[in-house]
Amino acid sequence: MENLMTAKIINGKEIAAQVRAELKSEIQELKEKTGVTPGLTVVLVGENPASLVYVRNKIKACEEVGINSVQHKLPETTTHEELLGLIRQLNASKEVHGILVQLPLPKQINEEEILEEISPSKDVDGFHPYNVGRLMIGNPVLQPCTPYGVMRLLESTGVDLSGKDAVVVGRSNIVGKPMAMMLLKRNATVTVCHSKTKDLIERVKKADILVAAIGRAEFIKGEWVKEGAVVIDVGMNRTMEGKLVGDVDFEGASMRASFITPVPGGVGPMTIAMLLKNTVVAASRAK
Ligand code: NAP
Ligand code: L37
Repeated sequence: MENLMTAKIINGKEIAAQVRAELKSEIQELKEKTGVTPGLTVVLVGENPASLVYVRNKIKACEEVGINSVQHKLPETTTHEELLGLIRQLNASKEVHGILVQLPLPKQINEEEILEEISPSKDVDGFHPYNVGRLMIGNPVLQPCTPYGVMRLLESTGVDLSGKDAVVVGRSNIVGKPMAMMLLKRNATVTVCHSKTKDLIERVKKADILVAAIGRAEFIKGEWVKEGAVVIDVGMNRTMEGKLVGDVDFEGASMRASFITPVPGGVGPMTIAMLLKNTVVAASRAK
């Protein structure tokens, strides 16, 4: 008889609220001591429906904690030069401590070049090669929000990562790769899987810590999850019925994992909370 366990649910919504509460008092203190109010500018190009929701949530969260937020909504037809011009203007503004360009960008815009133009000290997404490099050498300043939030969720479980087998499925620059670096820094033994991985199921089955960042609804089956594993589901997929589901079969995985994140209410709210944190870090370091 298999010993089926029921996973504890990692409540991202609640932990994100805790992070925001901590930030709120940090921001008050910063204002009192230095007169500086952290400022975040979010740039949205076009009308990607998911991006519209996320950006709205980000602006709302800024208000709640006392960050000044400005939104630039540019048309789908914005040229590369126009967007570069806006970034240069924001780089030069003393009120702007954080600049976030919401991805994806329309195809006429060279994403890599745009991300490189953002001043590394204002790069609250942590996507500039400078900040990517800092993370790589293990001395990060501004860290990508989603994996940074995942680390906070892992901390909340009390599970010691040192020596554990961590498997990250997905190798994007915004989630999978930085996730691997952060887990490595915590002394996990990290495997990064992707669409060319030969023996994905065998590798997933060995994971003490499993992070799924694939973008395919319920791709990871419950039977692949090791007994007692910690499962973090970064995926955000909308089903044909309009339901939001992760990359992991939540029901099945819950019967084997020790801890698991739900979708929604897991990683998503943490992504936003860590953006606020990065903005406060950037504002505190601003000269
Ligand atoms: P992405 O850039 O599309 O990357 C997906 C990764 O998954 C790629 O590395 C890809 O491999 C891999 N992959 C695709 N199919 C696979 C398969 N059959 N087997 C193994 N690996 C496979 O996506 P992303 O930006 O990292 O996002 C991943 C998911 O997380 C999406 O659902 C996204 O919406 C969600 N997300 C959530 C948050 C949040 O805050 N909750 C934030 C960001 C993203 P290749 O490299 O070989 O193509
Ligand atoms: N920092 N994040 C940053 N920069 C970008 O350029 N694209 C992108 C990015 N991704 C992003 O914003 N992701 C994201 C994903 C989910 C949420 C927020 C941000 C989120 O709030 N998720 C909620 C549900 C939202 C919904 O109902 O659709 C959740 O509970 O998971």
